[in-house]
Amino acid sequence: RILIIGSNGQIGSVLAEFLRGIYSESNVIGADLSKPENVKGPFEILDATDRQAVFGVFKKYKISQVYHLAAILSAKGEQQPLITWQVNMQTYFNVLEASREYGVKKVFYPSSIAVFGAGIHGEAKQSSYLDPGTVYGISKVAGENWSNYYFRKYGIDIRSLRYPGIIGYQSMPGGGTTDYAVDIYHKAVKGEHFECFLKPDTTLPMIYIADALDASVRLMEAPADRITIRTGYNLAGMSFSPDEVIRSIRKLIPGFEVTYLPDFRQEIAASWPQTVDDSQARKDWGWRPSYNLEKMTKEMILELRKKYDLVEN
Ligand code: VAH
Repeated sequence: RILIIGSNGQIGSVLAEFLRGIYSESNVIGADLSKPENVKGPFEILDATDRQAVFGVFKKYKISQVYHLAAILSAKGEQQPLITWQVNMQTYFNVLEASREYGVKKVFYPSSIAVFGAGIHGEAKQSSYLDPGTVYGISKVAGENWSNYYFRKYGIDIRSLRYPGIIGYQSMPGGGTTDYAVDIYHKAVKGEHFECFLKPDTTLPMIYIADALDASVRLMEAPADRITIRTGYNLAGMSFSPDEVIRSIRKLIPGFEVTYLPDFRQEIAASWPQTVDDSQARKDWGWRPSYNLEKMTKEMILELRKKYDLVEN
């Protein structure tokens, strides 16, 4: 059975649905601080910073895989540095220790392009120097190293992806720096004006939710002997700037209005690489993205029009 810690989150909520489709509802257990109304399948109300509570959930179910998707993201994390460190690390330690105690076979740890810092200009390599500028990024570098440690010391098969900014229509993001790229589609579809908190030429690595889900399951299903990276695999879908995504939206929604009001998140974004070299993931377990900006924009607008019930019948 698969446990998803943080199953209410931007990724967790969509991943839970995706995994239920593959492994059936009864085999996927959601866990988060509150129970959503329409949840399908088993769900546990869980504060993952509480070690005993985490152990209790692992004891209750026969868990074979855990996806640890609980964390405070980059922008929100900068408002409360030490709480962010505490939450991001304590939750993961609880998952690692419970996995060790209850013989969990595989653990998925989401890392991020936030592990890279201002020292990289242009493309981040798999082996690029990590000098994260945010507490979130520091916690992700630490989490990658703890993953590698528990793999080597206890043999737990932990696998990790350095996610770029994830864009999807199914869930609202919370507290990320790349989240402008989700909000922009909602505003465009609703015919509203968009205020962008990044400068127009701030290029960031991004990935469409369908590709992120495909990469996650493909990594977790790969034979263990194919995995050569036990910190975090670089993963790339596409890279674009606010100006580029706005141009792609305007092809379908011509009158879309935007003003740029860069705030503190500009500094975070500027410290991240513009592109990511994911050739190791391609080589080891056959990663290939299937969405580019144009294809993503078409799908985002189509799906959000359905969501807001704006489709011309
Ligand atoms: C954030 N969406 O902005 C997350 C992610 C790569 C960015 O870590 O913090």
